[in-house]
Amino acid sequence: MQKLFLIIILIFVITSCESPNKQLAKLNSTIEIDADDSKDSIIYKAAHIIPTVNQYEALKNEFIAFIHFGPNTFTRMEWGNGMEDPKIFNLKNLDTDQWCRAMKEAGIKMVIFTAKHHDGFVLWQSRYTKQGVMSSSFKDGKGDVLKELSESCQRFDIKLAIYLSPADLYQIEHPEGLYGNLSKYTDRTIPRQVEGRPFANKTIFNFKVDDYNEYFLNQLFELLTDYGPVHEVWFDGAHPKRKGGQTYNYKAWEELISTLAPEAVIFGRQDIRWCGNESGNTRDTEWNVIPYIGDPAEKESTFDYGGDNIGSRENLYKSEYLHYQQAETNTSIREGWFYRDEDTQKVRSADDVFDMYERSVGGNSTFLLNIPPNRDGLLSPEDVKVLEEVGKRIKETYTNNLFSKAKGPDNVLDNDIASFELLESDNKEIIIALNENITINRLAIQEAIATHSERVEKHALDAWVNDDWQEIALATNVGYKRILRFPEITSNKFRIRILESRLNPAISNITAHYYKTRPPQLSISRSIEGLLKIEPQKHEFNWKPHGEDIISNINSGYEIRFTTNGSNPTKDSQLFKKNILVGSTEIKAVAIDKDELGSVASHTFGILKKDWKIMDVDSNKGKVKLAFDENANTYWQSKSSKKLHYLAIDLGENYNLKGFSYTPQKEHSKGMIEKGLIQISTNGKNWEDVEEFEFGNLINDPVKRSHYFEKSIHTRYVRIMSKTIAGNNETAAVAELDFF
Ligand code: FUL
Repeated sequence: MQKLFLIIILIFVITSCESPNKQLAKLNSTIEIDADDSKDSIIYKAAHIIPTVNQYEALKNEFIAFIHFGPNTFTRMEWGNGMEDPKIFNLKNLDTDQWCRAMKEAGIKMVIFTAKHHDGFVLWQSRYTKQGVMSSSFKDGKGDVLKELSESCQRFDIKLAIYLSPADLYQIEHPEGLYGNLSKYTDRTIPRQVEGRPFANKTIFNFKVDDYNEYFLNQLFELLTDYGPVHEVWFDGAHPKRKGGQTYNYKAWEELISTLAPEAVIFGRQDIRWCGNESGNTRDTEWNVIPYIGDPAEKESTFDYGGDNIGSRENLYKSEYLHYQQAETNTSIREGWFYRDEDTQKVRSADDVFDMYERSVGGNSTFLLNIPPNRDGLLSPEDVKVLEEVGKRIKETYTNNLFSKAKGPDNVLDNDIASFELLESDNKEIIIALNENITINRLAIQEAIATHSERVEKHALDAWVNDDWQEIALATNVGYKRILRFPEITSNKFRIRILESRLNPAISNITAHYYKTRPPQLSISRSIEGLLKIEPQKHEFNWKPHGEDIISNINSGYEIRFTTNGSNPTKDSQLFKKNILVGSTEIKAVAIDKDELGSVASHTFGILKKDWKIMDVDSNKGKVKLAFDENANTYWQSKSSKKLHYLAIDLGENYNLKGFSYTPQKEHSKGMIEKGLIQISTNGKNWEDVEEFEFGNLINDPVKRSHYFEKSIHTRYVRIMSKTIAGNNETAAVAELDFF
């Protein structure tokens, strides 16, 4: 009797602390908030939102690829206009095995292919349009890019996914186009049979839709039945143009997709959400349990993506539905979604891509990286190199779990995400111990989201150092996966503390890793006062940069050593610190990371420019200081004129000058001083010729050039005069002048 009483009490205690409204919520991917829900019961419900089976499988892909390919690859446009002649798609070669090989090297698990972008051109042999590969010269109109890709995907064991743009400029612009043609909604059978092109899949759908929706459904039918299993269907929300109030019959699209591709998740509807930017930026706190106003299954448009912490408690309290919808962090490896060229279209560095990988996969989202093939039907060598390097780093770092011999809760150390440790309310910590010290700088934690939702709101990692716990990392939520990054720490005991959570969190996996940091490449510069600056070189990437400090995100612990006497720096050379002043000298510097030396960077500085004054200039006087501001990214440019262009400078005192250097601007090809003359003066009025100079190939190679005088010249006033401008231009430009 007493025992029974105890059991009843126990059940009461468990249910009352687990369930604030004493009603056990069922696990679900969507739960409605009721009018009488309290804040606690809303959080209780949030802690029971789980991904669907398909969503969970999609999360496990972690790193996926986008392929943007089509007429834009040939026109070098980001958006087509729908009026392209299909012959523009002048593809002579195609090697989709090469695409898949490079993706495989990078550890990419799925590829999303732009079967049709906004221009309406189709890259498969569709039965329902002629605006596509069938009207191009590619394999005499018989080529099918999607077919080749799907076969390569099978060979390389990469999942296939489809991007099918709802926006369709061809169908908008063409006189017989179906988009927005105001056709009636009538009963239509999908697929519409086309003579001589039967489908192997005999499924038939009946929908009440208009012409464009029928066209779209027919195409979805082809894509989902003729090319093997499809794992994601990507609906872009972008619309360069709309017409005739065209709407989309998503319900029909979804029914068709879930029937024909039962494993597929849908992007742009309730399964997967956009992260809110195209630059590779990630939120510090990315919840996938998010608040909705209106039923997510009924909503035509998806979530309002803005804001920092979408799934915060405060936002959940204001919602009508709670819904599991994971974020995809999508960006391009190149400047732009489509391939343009090798010279001007920059490619992201391996450092950048690896950093984005860790922030997105390790930040509860999926990393979707676009790699656009070139006009030879290949991924360009530079892109392939980055993919290989990133894959190597991911493998080296994350396949080696330094907790593999550790002791602690088996369920979190067994590398099986199905098993988990449910943490008790009064003991939300996990201790992991080893027989020997290990050195780590990464820790990955996963929650058992498939059974217990995402519950951790704040957590910390401690290491046992000098007989005490030392906190080494602090972060917010976990969800599918959180990768903690921190400076190297050596210890044989670690502790994960859950500081805040929604009910009791279930931790499924904890692994420890070591990322071998690389000494970064350096760049050397100086302020106008002469303050030396040596820092990791910033990779040029001008398209939607995400603003993260990549080098310090993935590296820590390197030091910089330098010399001023022309010798190569070693680990015994002078240590670079702030506040070092330098005059006319050559600096050679190297980054050193645990005895490993990076490549040597060097820079020769001229005399200090802080006392320089402009005496005379042929035009555009207001900008002339930009020619000697120690910043090669800013420049002076003369007005365009047939007359000679010149700059006369008072150096502030007399110098013995051995030569000078000219740094051209790099923004465009105008104003490169190919030939010129150096003059000096004793009074700043009468000028005497000293020497002529000549610099070749400046347009193709606009880098700093130096000219050494036959013998040193002693002067305070110097004038540089242009005689010939490269490319017969009539304007002269100077990014930086140095005298040494
Ligand atoms: C955007 C599109 O407009 C771009 O062209 C690209 O396809 C990107 C992935 O989505 O919304």
